[in-house]
This record gives sequence, C-alpha cells and structure tokens, in this order.
Amino acid sequence: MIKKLAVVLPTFNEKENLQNTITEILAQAKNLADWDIHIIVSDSHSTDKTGEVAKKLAEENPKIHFIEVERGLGVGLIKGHQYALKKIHPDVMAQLDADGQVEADVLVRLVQGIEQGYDFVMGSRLIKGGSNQLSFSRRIFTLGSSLMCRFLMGPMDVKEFTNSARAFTPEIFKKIDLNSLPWREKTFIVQPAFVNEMVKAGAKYKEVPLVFKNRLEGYSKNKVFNYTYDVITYVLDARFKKWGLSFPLFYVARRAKTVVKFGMVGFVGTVVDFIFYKFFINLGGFPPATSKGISTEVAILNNFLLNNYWTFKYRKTKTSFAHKLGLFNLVSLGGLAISVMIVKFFDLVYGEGSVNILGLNVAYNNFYFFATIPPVMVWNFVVNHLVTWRNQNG
Ligand SMILES: Nc1nc2c(ncn2[C@@H]2O[C@H](COP(=O)(O)OP(=O)(O)OP(=O)(O)O)[C@@H](O)[C@H]2O)c(=O)[nH]1
Ligand SMILES: [Mg+2]
Repeated sequence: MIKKLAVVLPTFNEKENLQNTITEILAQAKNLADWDIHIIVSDSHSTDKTGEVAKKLAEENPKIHFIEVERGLGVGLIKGHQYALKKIHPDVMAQLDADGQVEADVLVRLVQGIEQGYDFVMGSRLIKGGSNQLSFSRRIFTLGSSLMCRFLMGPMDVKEFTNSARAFTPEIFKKIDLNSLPWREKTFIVQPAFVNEMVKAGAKYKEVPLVFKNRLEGYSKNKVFNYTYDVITYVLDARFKKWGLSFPLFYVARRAKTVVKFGMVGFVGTVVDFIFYKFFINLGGFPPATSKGISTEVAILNNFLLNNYWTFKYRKTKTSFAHKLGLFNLVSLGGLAISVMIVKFFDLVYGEGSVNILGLNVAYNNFYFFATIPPVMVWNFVVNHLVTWRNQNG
C-alpha cells in the first residue's frame, strides 16, 4: 500500500536553492518505492521572491504545497507540520533544510528508521558514516552544542542536536508539548528543544548518518552568538527542570540578552582601556594621566561601535550616527561622575585602610574601584537603552 511522506522545507531567501533541493528530494522516490512524497515549502515572506518560485512550483505539481508564515525557523517548521497534518494526513512527517546543504538521500534512511518502528529519527553528522564539511568554527559550534546538550540536558546517547533533517510519526508529533517548545524564537533553538520535547513525549528515537556540505548559493541565516546563547540557557533550564527546580532560566535569559551583550561589551571595553593605557605609557612615552584620557576615549569609541553594530543593532532609531556617538559620550561622562562620587563617598566613610585576605594585604581602594562597576553599568545601560538607542518604531 502506498503511504504518504510529508517533507517540510522552511525557507527564507533561498530562491537559488529551492528548485534544486526539491528536485533532489523528489529523486529519492526511486529508493522509497511505497511512498508518495509531498513537499511543503513554508516561506517567511522572503525578500528575494522565494515565495514566487515556490508558488509556481506548487501550481505545476500537486505534490508541492506552499504556505506563508512569519519570520523564524521554528515558525516555518511547526506551521509547516501543522499544515501537513491537516491537509495531507501523512503517515510519516519529515523536515529538511531548503538550501540543499544536506544530501537528500538521508530522507531514505529517516523513513527506513520509522519503518523499523522508531517514532523519531534524526539525521546526524556526528555518528559513523556522517560528515560535517562546514568551516572550522561552525564544526566547533556543532560539537560544543552537542556536548552541552548531551551532558547537561540529555539524552546522553544522542550525538547531534543541531540540524534539521528529521522524521517522525504524526502520533508522536501530536503528543509533544508545543507550549513548552520555544518554536517562536528567532534563533534555531527549536532544533535541540524539539529533541528534548520528543524525548519527554516518550519517543523511541535513533540517529542515522548524513552528509552536511557548504552552502552553494544564498547566505546563512544562522546567528551563531544568539544561537549559542540560547543553547546554553536552554540546556541549563532543561537541567533545572529535571532537578525539579522551576526557575524559568531560558525565559529570563532571553529577556536579558541585550543586558548581557551590553555587559560583555563593557568588559571588552575595560580590557581595551587597559591595553591602550599601557601602550601610550610604554610605547608612546605619555604620562599616565594623559594616557588614561586617551585610552578612556578609545574604549568609549570601541564600546560605542560594538553597541551600535551588535548590542542594539536591531533598534530602529531616528537619530544620526554622530548624534548617538555624542549621546554615548555624554552618558559615559555621567558614568565617570558617578564612579568618582562613589569612590569619594567610600573614601570619606572608610578611609585608606587595608584588610588581610588569605595572607594578602588588600587596600580598601580596590573595593572602591569594583564598587563602581555595578551602578555605573546600570546607569550606562538604562540611559543608553532609553535614550541613545531608543526604539522609535512604536
Ligand atoms: N521559514 C523560515 N525558514 C528559515 C528562516 N531562517 C532560516 N530558515 C531556513 O532554515 C534553513 C537553515 O537555515 P540556514 O541559513 O541554511 O542555516 P545553516 O544551515 O545553519 O547555515 P549555513 O551553513 O550558512 O547555510 C534554511 O532552509 C533556511 O532557509 C526563517 O526565518 N523562516
Ligand atoms: Mg544551511
């Protein structure tokens, strides 16, 4: 008896890749004799007209379906599967990247896994027969997230959590808890989270090998910093839940992402400040006070650029670059005034003593220095968040 296989292809700007990927997938029919392959392209309103390509393909071939969804890989996947359930009534549900990076023959192994009685089969670059041909830094990401997912979240016997090639039964898909799956996130966190939810739903799972090549056309939509951040906070959150702690770490961390980035920039700025301070003294022959003046301004500039092009990149402001740079300098000056007042205050109250810590004589003034960091950081963040990079998009 012929059975139905529904393959979801999420797309965002994949105009040059989509047609080839679909051809490759349909070519797998030769090794899937009993299967009727349907493809659902779920496009997030691509700006390169991927939608038009998909619409045309869908008109020419009744096995190709097209839906339009909001931005986000998770949205593309989940809404694609929901559409498949409702309109195609598949015997097996599957998903693949639409950019042709994953060799399409994995589909055959995914379906065979389900035929063997598994509920959830994952393509994997990290098992025997699999291969990851991406750049070194991307391979590090795959490996690092795999280790974190395995040992912090589990299950330990899954080797890879971060690619899209998967197949599952409609029965197990209906069992997973979509409310605790962060599928509306803009990063790719849905990938490892989906494994977690499948396991929680009691899926019998296994991995099959796949080959992951470099992109031929188009560009990557993967934001590696944001994804790494989400993976770390998600797996810790999952670990806490397994321990019975109900602290919503992932939720809180997601809201605090801008603050964390701002803090990281502040940290880098402090290092830059120190390096330039020493540089101007030792190599430039400047007196320390002059060096500090220059190095501080270099650090301010450094922090401004990082915050403008990274931390607050997605803020829509109406002010010019120079305007923001001016404001940022003023805010930093305010921070300077606050830190001087704090040191002055402690100096007046506690004076110039020292304390013995583990045999080391530590002067009070060290504590005065570090005491300035939290309030100045709060000041800088709040004012820059509310004024310098104020979102003017409503
Ligand atoms: N519907 C939808 N699909 C998306 C979105 N972002 C990414 N995708 C698709 O998800 C798949 C994976 O995204 P990629 O940009 O290829 O990510 P990647 O494979 O980790 O990165 P590369 O190796 O550079 O390709 C591709 O098919 C994308 O078109 C989105 O916002 N909406
Ligand atoms: Mg890709």
